[in-house]
Amino acid sequence: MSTSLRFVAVSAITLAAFVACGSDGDGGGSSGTGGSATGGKGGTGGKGGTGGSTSGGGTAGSGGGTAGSGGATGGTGGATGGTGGATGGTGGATGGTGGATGGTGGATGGTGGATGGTGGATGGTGGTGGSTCGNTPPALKLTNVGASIGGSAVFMTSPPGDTARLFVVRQSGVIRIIKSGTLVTTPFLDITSSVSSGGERGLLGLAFHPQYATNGRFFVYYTQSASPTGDIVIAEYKVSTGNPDVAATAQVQKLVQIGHSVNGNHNGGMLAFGPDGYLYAGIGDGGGGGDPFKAGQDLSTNLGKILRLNPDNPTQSVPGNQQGLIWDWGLRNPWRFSFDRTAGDLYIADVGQNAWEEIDFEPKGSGKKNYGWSIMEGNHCYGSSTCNQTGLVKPVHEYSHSAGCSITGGYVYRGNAIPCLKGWYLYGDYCTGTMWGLRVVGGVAQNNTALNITQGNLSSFGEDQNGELYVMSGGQLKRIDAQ
Ligand SMILES: [Ca+2]
Repeated sequence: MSTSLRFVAVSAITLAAFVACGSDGDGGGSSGTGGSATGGKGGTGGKGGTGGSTSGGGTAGSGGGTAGSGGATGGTGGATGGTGGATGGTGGATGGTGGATGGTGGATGGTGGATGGTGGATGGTGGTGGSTCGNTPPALKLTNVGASIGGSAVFMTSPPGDTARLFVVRQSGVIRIIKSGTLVTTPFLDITSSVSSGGERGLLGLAFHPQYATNGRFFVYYTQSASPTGDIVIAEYKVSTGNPDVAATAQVQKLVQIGHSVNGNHNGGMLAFGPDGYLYAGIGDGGGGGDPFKAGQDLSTNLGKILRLNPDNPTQSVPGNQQGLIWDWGLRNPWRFSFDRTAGDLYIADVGQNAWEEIDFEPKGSGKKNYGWSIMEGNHCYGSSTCNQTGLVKPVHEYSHSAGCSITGGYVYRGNAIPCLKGWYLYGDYCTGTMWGLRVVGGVAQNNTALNITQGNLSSFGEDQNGELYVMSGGQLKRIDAQ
């Protein structure tokens, strides 16, 4: 256990409900214009229904064609209203067919002549929506990918646009590549001599620069072996010039170092570029138990925070930050957070103390949020029956220690392989191995459901460049597939 990641703090002791139906078609066509010399105009066809879907259905068919004009001397008016949008758009998600059939448009244009014709009768009824994904995640399975990386896997990611390679982070300080399903023998990076590893310490995070394909820059998060041992370091490295599967060994720059030598736990560990192009980092509260340094609410320390950094100028505060490098505060140990690659929203899974594990939801770009620790643990006052909750942002979801003991945050699924999983945020518990899915709609978590798969010692989730998701346990990477 000494070399495995141990998240239990040692001190701690729809989308809206499935829209089933397309909307009704529009009402009847317009009335024909009267006129003695000119025949009436036929009605306008009805509008096709909107396709239903669990993921933003297809677009409705357009309204029907316009009826023909009447004859010059009072001939027959537009005889027939246009046909309503014949087919609704294709639904999203599983591609359930959207509005099956648009209604028939204005049935019949009026007869022209002296008094002009009457417009088309009634627009048709919209079609019924397709898709049957429903309000629970689909049945899933786990599939091993590549060979064991030979140590505790704690993270996986890939350079932007790189769909062939998965970079797996080993806690000891090594990054291995799985290329087209096969483990590459030579490590991409080995900085074990710089890393203090064991318990919750180690090489914990990795993020590739958005322009990695052209600049080769990437960033790692580790606890250092040098004195003061255990300090958190976020540093930049670069790919080698000769081999895209091997990094240069020299550290390019140290972006930030944060004192963390007193306690071995609550190091945070997540690194990710946000939709704004800045580098975000999740920092723990300094460890121990119960926030002994009172770091969560202290804006003079980077402990217990989400930081937002400009890697080109890492000591300068990024405009829009709360203060200095701080983006959000009031966090205990935000081991894993993620950005929804489609919506840009931030999901922070903050590991709890003795009772509550939580997920914090932050709409894209909003920042400057106080997530409550250590005034609160989840939705509950911490260490007191009452507390001043003014200005605190409560979690979008929490679960008690009857269901687990340490949350492992995941990702919103945006891949294509499992259509009915689209839009679900997946997460799990390190201790029980339970995994769940929920959907955040309008800032509210809905449909929280235990998945049919479990994974003990669930250290992390990972997301590839196609949006497919993975989990890690021990030295093994596993892909989440449809059952
Ligand atoms: Ca909180």
